[in-house]
Amino acid sequence: MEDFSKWYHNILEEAEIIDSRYPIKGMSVWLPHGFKLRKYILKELKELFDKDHEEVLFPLLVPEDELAKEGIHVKGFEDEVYWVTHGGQKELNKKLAIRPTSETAMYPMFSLWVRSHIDLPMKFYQVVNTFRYETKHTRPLIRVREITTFKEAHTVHSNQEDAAKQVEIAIELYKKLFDMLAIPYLISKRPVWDKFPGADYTMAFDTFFPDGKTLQIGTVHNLGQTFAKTFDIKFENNEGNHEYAYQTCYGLSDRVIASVIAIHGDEKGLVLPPAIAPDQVTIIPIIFKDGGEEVMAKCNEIESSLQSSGIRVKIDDRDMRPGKKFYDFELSGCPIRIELGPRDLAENKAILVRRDTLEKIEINLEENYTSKIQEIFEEIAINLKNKAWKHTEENITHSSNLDEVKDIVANGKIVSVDWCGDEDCGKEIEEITELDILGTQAEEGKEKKEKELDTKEPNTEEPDAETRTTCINCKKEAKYKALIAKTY
Ligand code: P5A
Ligand code: ZN
Repeated sequence: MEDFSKWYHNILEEAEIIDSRYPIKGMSVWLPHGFKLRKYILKELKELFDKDHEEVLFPLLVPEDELAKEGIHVKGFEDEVYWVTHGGQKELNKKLAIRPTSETAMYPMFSLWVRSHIDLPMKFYQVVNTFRYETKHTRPLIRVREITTFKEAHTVHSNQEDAAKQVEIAIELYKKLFDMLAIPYLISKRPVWDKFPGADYTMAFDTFFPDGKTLQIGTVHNLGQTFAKTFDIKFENNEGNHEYAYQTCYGLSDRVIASVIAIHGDEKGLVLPPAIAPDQVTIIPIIFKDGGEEVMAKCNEIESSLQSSGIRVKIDDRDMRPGKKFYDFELSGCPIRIELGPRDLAENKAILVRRDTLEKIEINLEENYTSKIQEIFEEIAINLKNKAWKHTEENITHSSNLDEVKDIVANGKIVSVDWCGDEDCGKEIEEITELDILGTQAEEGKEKKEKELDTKEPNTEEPDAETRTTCINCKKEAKYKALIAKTY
């Protein structure tokens, strides 16, 4: 894609996703088509989460003293918080923070709710807007000051193992969601200097954008007992003793929607996975002078029969050339269009066009075309997923020479390197390359053990010690595979 940024801004406008002319920087208006896309993505997310999380809704405002309680957390957010200082003309005694995220809104309440180990685990989520006064360059849906679609989950556990397990469960949930959206992801453990403020550790999902940059599209944090200690979240254990609880939280944002748009779209417009497309099928009647009524009648019949199978379908019966309708169909990302003219009708067939490949398929209207369409939906979903993953995987390169890392990334790639894991060394790598270490891809020791096992295999070649186990920067022993990329 020539100029991704231009393409991206253009498509948001042309496909009527959002209007970013709202007169506050970093805040936009959801337009009807975009709002539907958002709605169907949320529907999938809620279905996933409702299985073992309870949906709640907390207030937008947080009292200053609650926000200030968790020192590291508040430090991480202090430059990004919007404040409510007045009620009408009157200055408030206690300033109110507009949530940048909801830990400090929720956890004082958790302290009231958590009593006994029998209450645990607790798993909540909410979908709300949050506000962050971002100082980096804002971009619609990617880096916004009002996150309109903040999906945050918060869990409380009675022991460390369960909290760690919950991190894995959350990762699996997010994988399912991203798989459904055909968005490829790289999962890594963020380096300590880049973890969520107040967390023990942060696991992150990054996706690869067409411009060669990566975008953090989701994070899962193990909070340990830090917040429980600050907000006094205690439970009575089996022995009748009081213990601080263990917590996790994880979140997604409008970036999920941005990724669907950016990763699948092409020069003609949006390309959407059928599950979340606002319109899944568009029927376009091809009407000449005569035979219009019969064609329309058949289009209506197809519409009702698809609708009765739960397919979202619309007839584009606007009084204009079919060419313009095809153009709009391609722009909108609708997965399938059906063209039906008098000649097709006479032969009891119709032409179906897939948005992802623009392939034309003849369908027999006497046969069960609904199930045929469902099959094509599946194929589209698989095709989008394979294409996107292929693109991502093709763009990850291993390197053992720090001097070349910058150039490789400048050519639009992600680099995987061996790294010792030391903070100083990591920061030096970031400085030298002017890039970010996304994170490490294996738990401490695990990767090493695997390597050791590898080398013990009788028939494998002796691995090159230099490239396999030496840190790319300091040449000490490498414990991790780290990913280096240009990030948003
Ligand atoms: C987890 C949920 C949290 O806020 N508290 C509750 C935790 N984590 S986070 O990493 O800070 O944010 C979660 C995800 O939100 C996205 N994100 C943003 N998206 C758009 N614009 C922003 N300004 C923005 N800031 C964060 C990221 O995808 C992040 O992973
Ligand atoms: Zn090192």
